[in-house]
Amino acid sequence: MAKSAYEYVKEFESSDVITPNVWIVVRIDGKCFHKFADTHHFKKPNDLCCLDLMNKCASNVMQEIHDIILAYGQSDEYSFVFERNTRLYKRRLMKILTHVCSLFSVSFAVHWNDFFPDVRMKGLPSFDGRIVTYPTNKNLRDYLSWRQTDCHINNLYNTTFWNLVQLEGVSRKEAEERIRHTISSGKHEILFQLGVNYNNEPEQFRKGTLIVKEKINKKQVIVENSVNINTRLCLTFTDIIGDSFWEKNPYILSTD
Ligand SMILES: Nc1nc2c(ncn2[C@@H]2O[C@H](COP(=O)(O)OP(=O)(O)OP(=O)(O)O)[C@@H](O)[C@H]2O)c(=O)[nH]1
Ligand SMILES: [Mg+2]
Repeated sequence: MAKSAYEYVKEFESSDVITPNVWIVVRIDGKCFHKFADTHHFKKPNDLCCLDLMNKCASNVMQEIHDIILAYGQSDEYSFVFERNTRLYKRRLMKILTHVCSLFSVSFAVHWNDFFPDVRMKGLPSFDGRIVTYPTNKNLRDYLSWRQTDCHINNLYNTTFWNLVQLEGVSRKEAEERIRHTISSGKHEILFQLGVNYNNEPEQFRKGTLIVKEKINKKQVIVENSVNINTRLCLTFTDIIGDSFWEKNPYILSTD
């Protein structure tokens, strides 16, 4: 077939093919969610309906894109880890990234009313994203540990801050000053004096959510739809910093 005179413009496209054999991680993050949370009166510091909606969106993404083996989410972000040898979009970065962002954003809007039946959605929720690649298993585990540590630190801070404001009735400014120079144990102590044992806070808030694809036949909370005949999504609030989870699930990091 004859080429049109305009075909040459394709040569202006730059290559964005990701190196073979590295772990590909896509992280999406809610755009201006601080404002979005205020507009929709999300519970502070954690709105379970929003977190569950985020989990639903991540599950949808994993059901649509079979090459994602694991996802970890907290607050308004979700990280998706692809099979190391994925051939999705011939490993073209922009295609992979935009597909995940668009699937997640659309899911959020489509399922909004399932989680917020009495709240009319205002504005257009959207998620930006980035791709980072990691050459070794250690790098990938350190990445996930970093995100879960971020969850720990932010949640302890926010839980202390909002309990001071809500239970003790101090101003936001004073709460900030009371917390500013404390280390982790100091925040636990403030909470304890308010009658809150941080370790009894829901695991979902303290640890974030992990979704893995696993072979059928394990007793965990099951996300409703199977991915295919042999695998399904399992959602847990588990520690991924220590070795225990990885030792129990060696198949996740094995390439074959
Ligand atoms: N009240 C409430 N707020 C939440 C919840 N989850 C996320 N947020 C808000 O979302 C913000 C996420 O942080 P960022 O991603 O740094 O802030 P952002 O406003 O989304 O800004 P950009 O990501 O830069 O667009 C938090 O600071 C909270 O304000 C929740 O469960 N409850
Ligand atoms: Mg955000």
